[in-house]
Parts: sequence; C-alpha cells; structure tokens
Amino acid sequence: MSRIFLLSSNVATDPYPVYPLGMAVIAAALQNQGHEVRQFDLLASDGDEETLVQALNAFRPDYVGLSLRNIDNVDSFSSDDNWYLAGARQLVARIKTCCAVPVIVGGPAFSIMPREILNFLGADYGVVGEGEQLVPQLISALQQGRAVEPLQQVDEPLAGAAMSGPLLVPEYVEFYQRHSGMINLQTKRGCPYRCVYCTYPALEGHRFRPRDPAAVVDDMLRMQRDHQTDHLFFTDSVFNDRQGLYLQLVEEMLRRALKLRWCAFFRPQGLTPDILRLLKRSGLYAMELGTDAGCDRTLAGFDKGFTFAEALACHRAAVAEEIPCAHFIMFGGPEETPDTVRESLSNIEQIEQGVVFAFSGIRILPKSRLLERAIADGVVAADVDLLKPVYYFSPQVDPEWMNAQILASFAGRRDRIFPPAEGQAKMAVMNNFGFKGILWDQLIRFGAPQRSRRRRATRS
Ligand code: B12
Ligand code: SF4
Repeated sequence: MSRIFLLSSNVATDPYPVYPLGMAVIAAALQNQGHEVRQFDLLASDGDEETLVQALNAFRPDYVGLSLRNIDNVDSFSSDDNWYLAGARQLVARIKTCCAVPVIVGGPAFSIMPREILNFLGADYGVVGEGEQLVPQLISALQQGRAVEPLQQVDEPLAGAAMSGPLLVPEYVEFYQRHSGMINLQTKRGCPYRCVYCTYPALEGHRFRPRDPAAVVDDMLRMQRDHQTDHLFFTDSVFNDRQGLYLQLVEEMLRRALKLRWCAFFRPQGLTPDILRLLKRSGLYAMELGTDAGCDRTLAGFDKGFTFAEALACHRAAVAEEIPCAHFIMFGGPEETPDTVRESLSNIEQIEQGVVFAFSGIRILPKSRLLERAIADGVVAADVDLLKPVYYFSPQVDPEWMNAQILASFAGRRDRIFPPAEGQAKMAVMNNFGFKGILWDQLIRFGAPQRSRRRRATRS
C-alpha cells in the first residue's frame, strides 16, 4: 500500500470559498483501498507554499495527487489574477523540488483540457474525469512498475456505490463553514442536455447517474453529527432531473428527518407548486436557476430546450412558496442581436423578487459546441489556444453597446448584478455584516414580515 498526498490547489474565493469536494472523494476511494492518505487544502492553509512543503516533507509520500478545480473565473471583465494555471504550475515545480515522486493531476478544470494542461503543468500523469476507480488503478500499475500512458480515462462511467462519498477533514470543514457557512455534496453525476456552451456533460457524461439516496443521506447525517453542518450545496449539474431521481432523494431526506438546509442548481422547467413544497419541506432554502438567456431566440441559440415563459412560470411558482431564486443570464451568445438584448432586458424586468446575475460574453471551452460555433462565426481561428480565457461574443452585436444597455437596465437595483465584480462587492459587504452562505438570497425580501435571516458562521 502507498502513501498518497492529495493537494487541492484551488484558492478562488468568489463567489465564496468552496470545500475541495473532488479531493475528498478521491481520498475516500484511496483510503477504502487501504492506502494511507494525507489531504492538504491550499486555501485553508492561507495559500502558503512553505506549509505545503513542510507537510510534504513530514508525510514523505510515494505519490502526490493535485486537484485542479478552476482554469479561470469565466468572467470576460477579469484580469490575469483569475487565471489559475500559472499558480498550479508553480505548485508542481515546488512539489518536484522537495519530493522525487510522480505527480498525478485531476479535477474538473484539468479534465476540460487534459493534454494541454498536463504539458503546461509539467506533471507526470493525468486522470480525465471521475477518479475513484482510475487513481487506485494507476497507483497499483505504477507500484508494479508497469508502463502506463500519461493520460488515463474511464471506459465506462461509474455507477451507484462506485461513486464515493467524501472523506472530510474536520479542520477544513470548520474553515469552510466559518467562511462560507456551508459545505457541499454530490448526489448524482451527468447531464443529458446539450446546451451549446456547456462542458458539464463532457465532464460527467450524458446520462444522470445517481448515487444511492440512502448513501447520500448517510453522508448528510454524518456531516450533521460530526461537523454540526447546517447548510449544504448540492453540486449536481442539474438537481431536478427529468426522471425524478431527485424526488427519491428528497423523500429519503424527509423519511430520515434531516435538519439540513440546502441549495442547488435547477433547470427552470416543470417545477410545480407541489414539487416546490416538497423540496422546501426537505430543507430547500434557495434555488440557482440555469435560465442562461433572456428571450426565446437566445434560449434557442444556446439549445436550452425551454422557453422564457417556462422559466418565468417556475420563478413565480417559487416566489409563491417564498423560495428565493437567482437567475444566471449570459449576454452576447449565439443569436444575440441588438433586438434580443432589448427583448431580454424587458423580459428580465418580469423577474420580480428574484436576483439576476448577468455575464457578458461566454468563455469558449473545448468539449463544448460553442467552440465549433465560434470557429464557424469567425470569432476564433480553428487552432485557437484556449488555455488562456477566450470569449465568444456574437458578431451581430457590439459588446460595449450591449454592456451599456445591461448597466442602464440594472441601475439602482440591488437584486441585479452586473458586471460580475459588482456581485463580489455586494457579497463582501454582507460578509462584513456577518452573513454567510450563498448570500444573494439576502438580497430578496418577500412580502411577509421580515424574519431574521442572518446566519452567522457556525464557529466564528
Ligand atoms: C457546483 C459547482 C459550482 C458551485 C459550487 C458550490 C459549492 N458550494 O460547492 C458554485 C456555483 C459556487 C461554483 C462556482 C464557481 N465555479 Co463551478 N462548478 C461546479 C460544478 C457543477 C461541480 C463541481 C463539483 O463540486 N463536482 C463534484 C466533485 C465530486 O467532482 P470533481 O471535483 O469533478 O471531482 C472528480 C474528478 O474531477 C476527479 N478529481 C477531482 N480531484 C482530483 C484530484 C486528482 C489527483 C485526481 C487524479 C482526480 C481528481 O475525481 C473526482 C471524483 O470522481 C462544476 C462543473 C462540473 N460538472 O464538474 C463547475 C466548475 C468546476 N466551476 C467552474 C468555475 C469556472 C467556477 C467559478 C470560477 C465561476 C465563477 N466565476 O463564479 C466559481 C469558483 C468557485 C470557487 N470558490 O472555486 C468551472 C471550472 C473550469 C473553468 N472553466 O475554469 C467548472 C468545471 C464549470 C465549467 N465552466 O466548465 N461552481
Ligand atoms: S447548462 Fe445545465 S442543463 Fe445545459 S448541458 Fe449544462 S448542465 Fe446540462
């Protein structure tokens, strides 16, 4: 058996610090195979490379696994400070100066451009996609001295119990609960939709693959019991899958009388009052809606498969149940024209008692159809290098004019966020006032008398 040092390299804190779930899941899988595992989270260690080096020297690993969550922050207004690959490359170099052991990279960011990122980082091996099975297999092959390809990828997506729950580190849970008021959990993988810009199906597969609801609830009960967790974010690409797997999970949560409150990503389609009431009874306190576009022409441009009227109906049903909703809308995508910008902004005005986050331009990533579209539209060359952020802007609209229209339409409203940095500023203010969590839900006031919704850090 081997000694494996896992490192989460993510130091992003916007919109809030996010527990390194991918590393925790790999740690659980390796420990179940009898390996000795040490997890190290760079963010919870103040981003301090010296502490990392000390931890590596003390543990003396046979292998180091580096989890890479983000390439950049997908915000077209952003600077190079939010490009994370340079930092990751520096980490690999640092690891190599203090231990002469293979460095294996994985994680969602890595899996989007594995070959390019492996080369850029100078690491030895890479695991594309889910790692529970492949990482132990790779380590066993290396232990036996077998020749292995630098890039490994599963042939068959994992099913059921093969998708591990996380092995949480108490001091990291404490850190994230103190800073973000929550931790996270995945209940299923995959997405069968094919939205033009999205990499999630490429990362997780085109089919919803649920974990066993009882195992998910076991994880939640453990979080509640061992870490006093009271708020969770479900990281599923789409929580409300069309087969209704999520309803089985929610029934199990209710049956086992969990006290956790939770939030997730929802597709704004088919959310009836009965469903919303059931979800709310199980602890749902806010919904992040992948509305993505503001009118039917741009929704079709993204191939979303629903109309703006459907999204609005879901929003209104949620408001009726006093469930705060945030809509994420990207301007400048395929089919955007001056007319669609005007139509979208007018439609968005109908989103009352809800928060709207707007983005300008869309980060082009490989493994998404947007790249083909961008090449066809002449927005990028066929051999474009996507390691550094490149954004799609519809050739039919002037980005500056578009941004000015969004700013003018959102002016003076605290529940409209544009540009994205505006949201970070608002969140920072709320953080200073002691609010924790997704925070945007604090921007909404329903008609009823105000309950105290301030949620302080669990142990601040
Ligand atoms: C949920 C989610 C969010 C939520 C997180 C909520 C929360 N409290 O956790 C929110 C909305 C807050 C969010 C924010 C952001 N996100 Co996000 N998010 C996701 C999502 C959907 C799931 C991530 C997750 O937790 N998965 C569950 C875990 C278990 O899976 P995993 O980490 O992939 O781990 C598996 C494998 O990757 C692998 N693995 C992982 N680590 C390791 C390590 C080794 C050594 C190996 C071998 C394998 C391995 O094995 C694991 C188990 O199978 C992904 C897309 C996706 N479908 O993956 C985007 C994603 C990770 N996010 C992304 C981005 C960009 C962001 C933001 C920067 C956006 C922004 N400007 O706000 C921020 C950054 C936040 C932060 N502080 O880091 C990008 C990152 C890539 C990129 N383009 O740079 C992704 C991939 C989406 C995309 N655009 O394609 N996000
Ligand atoms: S945007 Fe959402 S629904 Fe569309 S493919 Fe991505 S995860 Fe699936």
